[in-house]
Amino acid sequence: MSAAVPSTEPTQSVDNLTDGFHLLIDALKINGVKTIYNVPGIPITDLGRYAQAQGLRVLSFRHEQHAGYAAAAAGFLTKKPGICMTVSAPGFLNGLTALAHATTNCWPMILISGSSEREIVDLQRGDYEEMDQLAIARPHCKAAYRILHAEDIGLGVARAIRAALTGRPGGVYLDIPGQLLGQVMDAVEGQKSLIEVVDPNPASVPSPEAISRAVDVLKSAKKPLIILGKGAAYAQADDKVRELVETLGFPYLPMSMAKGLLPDTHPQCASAARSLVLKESDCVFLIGARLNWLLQHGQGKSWGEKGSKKFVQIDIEPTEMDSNQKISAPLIGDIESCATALLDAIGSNWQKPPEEWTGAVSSKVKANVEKMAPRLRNNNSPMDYQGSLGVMKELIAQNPDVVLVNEGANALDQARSIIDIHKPRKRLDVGTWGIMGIGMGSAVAAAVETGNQVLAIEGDSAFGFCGMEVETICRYNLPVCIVIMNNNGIYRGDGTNWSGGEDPSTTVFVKGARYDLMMQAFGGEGVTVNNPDELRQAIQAAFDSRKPTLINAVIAEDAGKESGNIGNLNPSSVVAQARYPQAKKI
Ligand code: OXT
Ligand code: ADP
Ligand code: MG
Repeated sequence: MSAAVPSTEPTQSVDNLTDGFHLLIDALKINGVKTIYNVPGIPITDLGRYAQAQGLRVLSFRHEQHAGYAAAAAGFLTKKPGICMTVSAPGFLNGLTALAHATTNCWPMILISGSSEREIVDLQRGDYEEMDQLAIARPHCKAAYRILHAEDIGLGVARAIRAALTGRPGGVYLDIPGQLLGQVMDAVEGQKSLIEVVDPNPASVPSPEAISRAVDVLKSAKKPLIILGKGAAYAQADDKVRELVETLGFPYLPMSMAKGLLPDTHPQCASAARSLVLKESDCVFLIGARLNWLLQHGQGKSWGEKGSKKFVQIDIEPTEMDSNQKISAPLIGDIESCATALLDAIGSNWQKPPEEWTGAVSSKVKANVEKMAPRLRNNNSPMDYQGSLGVMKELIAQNPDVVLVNEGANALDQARSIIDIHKPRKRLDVGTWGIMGIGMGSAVAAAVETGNQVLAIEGDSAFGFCGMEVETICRYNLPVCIVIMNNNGIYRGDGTNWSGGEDPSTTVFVKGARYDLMMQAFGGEGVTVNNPDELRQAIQAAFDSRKPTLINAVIAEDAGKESGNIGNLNPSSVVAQARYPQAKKI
């Protein structure tokens, strides 16, 4: 059955032949792949070189996790699988966290890893970087495939692309035993074996019954609320989503990465009245958002009285329904098809919700925005989160195409609520898992995939997970401006060692660290700023020059809260509280 011929014929002309390297590159290219996020090494070093020679953009990182986070972010931004390429065992494992992250976030990504030959791995004979990678990958992604023969490369790549994209998107693992790349076969046969995937994102249209059920529930609501999730941002049905939200006239809450789908300054945006709308609403319409921990599973104090709400949900994944609360009107389908069908069913006589409800929400928004405004204008030194982020709010409003990357605890939660996003898919952050370390990979992907300026707002701890990638940013001369919110630690910099011993507290770092010098080491711009005015000037200079820049922003050690806005998730016990009374004061 094998069309492969040995590659060792010394006198054979190669004109009519191809090999595993070229077939893999060609299979990716005919499916529209333009960029590979990569860390070279045995057995994929030459694959990267040849891919670059064949016109693909191959960006090499310093660690596979960040190449993987870049691929995951690329999947979210482009609605096409982001490709990450790694070496075997350790490189593969480094990339696997990112693959699991992509899957958890419902983003398409393909992790291609070189591996040892089956004959060696299966008998556990102790190969160089030996590991049964396929078995290890399988539980952490949507699908996992291995290609053994050159003539199957087209099939393997097509399966991976379709699995990553169709239905709920996710991560796919593609196992490439090293010898596969060197297999040689007839070039014409090889070309014929490639598959260009047709319609990997097929429309998924909800039934008319499901639509009329949803319209009935939405119509009967007195205090309706829409929650837009990052699935709605991913879907790239921006105009339809906006039309639906505006036609219905409901207040809406954007989840973190759905911010900007409609501008955060939109009159229906209820972000600044979050507690009120979650508690008081009687009908919640979820569009590409899951009722997971980020929404307290749709229950508890913040959701008001038990049983006080009905839920309507659009999701491409049927099993998402009823995963946390009863969904009275499930709409299974893609967001564009569901929104189109709903708009058709609603027609032009839609009765918007009572003014009593929308007016109450608007008043709360107005009051909270006004309350926050003066805090955002302080010029304190050292800075607090409000003064520093207030400056960045203004700069993003003036430059709405800038892609904001954001991670940390206080640096994340404060930035999310303070900085308005004005356009779709202009915010990338820690996602469903709340992972630290996505920052530099996401920043590289955002710059490469969009060509836009990137502003990465990073907690000093968060940055520590991925900081070496500043060299990558400098090497490719990317328009990335990194602001380190430097409060000398995780959550706060003023923790003490409760034993009274000499080691610092578990949550504090070297005081007064100069992260800006790291950037200078690789030829980028690096500067320390101590007040919001200096911060504004430094960011503006970075936007003007589009040079890789790192701004070390000195934040007061005591400005943050334990775990930012999610301190309630830390476990506690009466024993621990009795033994460590200091714990209560944090
Ligand atoms: O309505 P109310 O009154 O409730 O008010 C709300 C809004 O109405 C209001 N608001 C506004 N007011 C006025 N104007 C405007 N425009 C406005 N907008 C909103 O503000 C409040 C809050 O609104 P929000 O944000 O919408 O609501 P809330 O309640 O926060 O939303 C709930 C959530 C759950 C949806 C939201 O909080 C959320 O999305 N949270 C995500 C949290 C998250 O994922 N955190 C990251 C993980 S934390 C922790 O695990 C960390 N680690 C451990 C670790 C991790 N994560 N990963 C790995 C690989 N290893 C270890 C570590 C190490 S964080 C961390 C490092 C931290 O240190 P850093 O130095 O990096 O950072 P610093 O803290 O800065 O030092
Ligand atoms: P957030 O964290 O912003 O609340 P989630 O990641 O929890 O968002 O939810 C995103 C949801 O969107 C997932 O359940 C996913 O299945 C769904 N989804 C992704 N793409 C589409 C699409 N094109 N149409 C409909 N639903 C989608
Ligand atoms: Mg910090």
